[in-house]
Amino acid sequence: MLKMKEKILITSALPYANAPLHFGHIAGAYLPGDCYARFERLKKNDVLYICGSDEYGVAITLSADLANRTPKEHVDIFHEINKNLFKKLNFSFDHFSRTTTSYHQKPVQVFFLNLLKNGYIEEKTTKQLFSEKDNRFLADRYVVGTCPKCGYENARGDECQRCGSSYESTDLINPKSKLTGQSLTLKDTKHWFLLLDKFRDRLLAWLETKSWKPNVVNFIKGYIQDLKPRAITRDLSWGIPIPLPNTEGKVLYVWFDAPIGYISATMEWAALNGEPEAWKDFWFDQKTKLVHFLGKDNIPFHAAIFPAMVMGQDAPYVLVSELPANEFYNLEGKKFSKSEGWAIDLDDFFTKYTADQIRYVIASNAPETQDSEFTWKDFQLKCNSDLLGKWGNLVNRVLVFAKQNCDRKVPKSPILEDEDKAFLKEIKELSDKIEEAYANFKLRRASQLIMELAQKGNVYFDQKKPWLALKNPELIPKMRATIYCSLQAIKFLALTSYPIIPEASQKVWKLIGFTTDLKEADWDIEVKTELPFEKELREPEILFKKVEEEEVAKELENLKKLHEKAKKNFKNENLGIMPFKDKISFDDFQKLDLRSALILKAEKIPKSKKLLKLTVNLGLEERTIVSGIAESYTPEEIIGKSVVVVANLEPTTIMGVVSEGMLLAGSLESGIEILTSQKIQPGTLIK
Ligand code: B3M
Ligand code: ZN
Repeated sequence: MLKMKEKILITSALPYANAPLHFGHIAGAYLPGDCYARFERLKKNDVLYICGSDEYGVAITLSADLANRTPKEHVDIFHEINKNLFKKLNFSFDHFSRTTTSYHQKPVQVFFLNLLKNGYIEEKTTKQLFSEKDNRFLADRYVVGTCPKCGYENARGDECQRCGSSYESTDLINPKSKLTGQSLTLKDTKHWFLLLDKFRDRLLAWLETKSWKPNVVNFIKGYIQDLKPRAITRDLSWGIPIPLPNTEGKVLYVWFDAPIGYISATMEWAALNGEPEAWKDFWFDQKTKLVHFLGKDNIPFHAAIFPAMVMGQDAPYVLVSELPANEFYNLEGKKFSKSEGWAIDLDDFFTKYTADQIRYVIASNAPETQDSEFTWKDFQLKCNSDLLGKWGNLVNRVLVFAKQNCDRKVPKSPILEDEDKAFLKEIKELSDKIEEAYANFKLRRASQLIMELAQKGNVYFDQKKPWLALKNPELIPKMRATIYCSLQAIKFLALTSYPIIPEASQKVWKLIGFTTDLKEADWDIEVKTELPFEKELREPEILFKKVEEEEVAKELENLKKLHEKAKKNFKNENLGIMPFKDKISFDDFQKLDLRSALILKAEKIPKSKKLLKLTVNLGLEERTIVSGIAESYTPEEIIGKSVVVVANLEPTTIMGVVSEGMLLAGSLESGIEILTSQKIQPGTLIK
């Protein structure tokens, strides 16, 4: 029976154009998408793989502000950088667009107007944080303040980076502008809300038809139960304008426009191909299989909010069919973080290593069911023992042998023994399993099976000992059968590996005599046909380089250095650094009485976890000071330390003890560190 061609529209989450992507992102939403697209193209399905830069929203304007650029300048830079990285990684997008293209605004506005007309959008006046000084409303990320849940003082406007709770920026205690440190006030402003609760039943019924990963389905069901109206506009000047009169200074929320970016990118692709209506062949055909690749943090928008937006349209857009969501991918045990220097210099990386190497290493350890990580040791191991030791080794030894002993040709009319036939059957079975793994988004499994295939080839070659024929001509027919079957295995290897390591696979495809590109091959045909007799092979060539011990040691060393350097130049606004306070005069400063003080006694205050009662020598007198450092210092270790004290603070009573001053200290991730001095005598004025 002839299989019907499927129409498959594949997307990878649109990366924000505000920072360079790293391998953590690549492992989540991107490499799995590219491998899947390459696989489905080999299966001769009608594939369209779409991606692009996400360029609006507060995440963009804020980082542009901090970098002293206009938002447009900012996104232009990172759009190029990220596009370039995808190129280096050999990505096969059919189109990589951006949300600032001229194709984007109209469909976004049409989406909004349809939802409004159909009763799914409501206008409401709410109170938002306003900066009198800048005469503007500040959206969440522009605000810092005290977390309403845990009291952390430098909490972000949308979620607390200490306790993880999320909230509206208006819930923050003592909200301040992140840019100027000014206090903010509440002011009325008009916004538009998407009435997501109206879609609850439809979404739940639709979800019943999906067989996604159980953790995704369970999570999203709970999420849908809780759906409430959600603001889809912001007081901001960078974004898609609201298509209604009197809305100056307001734009659509970035998560409203971004998923429509998949559609507008398809429109642009169609127009650039000279068939402006061709986008509808994918988006309006209910048989299209729409597959969104994404990181797990993007699930709600792809599995609930965007589908709801689609349900509220008048046009017949398809809903997502498959949602391969991945967990996080770290670097050497910690999150990738450019600002913390926990990163890999990608320019440097690609001068030393290939796209295939990193593609294979990520694929074989993809964060499909749990978080996973890149480590240099693992990189070395996978490159050397898998790519070089199994995959490259099989190709190389067989081709070298064929060159020397079979006229560099596929042996003609070999007589196959039972074990040869069994081997051919086994590699065919393995390739079927690989196919199933790809079709089900299981890259780890596919990688593992590919290496099994390579290893099977190596073991077969070893067991058949074709070299014995060099001394014993009687064994020549047997040798020719071995080489024939080994070449079949190499063909299967190239074909099935192509989605993950396209470059090496393509090379091998040519080495075994094909003149057409592997990407044109038809998986179903190729797994059924054997290499033609006497097909001419090409000169074997080196496919993978060994990753040396010293190289890996050096990479780890570089990582450490980068991290140390970043710690020194640390100025990341996202990690709880408060904006500067208002300027004061020198006279104001002079009013502070800062003194060096020697700690004479220290004891815990009963019933308090945090407080220590200290007796300090201030030169002129001894005083009692209560200090909240008990979680970071024991009484024993603090006695005898010379510290800095604010000596002219009004006394205050804490837990029944009168405290006559304050120790200077700063917060760390893990607690508190007090400022100490080495030589300054107790009582000395600090200025
Ligand atoms: N840019 C979020 C992210 O990069 C967002 C994805 C949009 S997909 C429509 O995590
Ligand atoms: Zn908190």
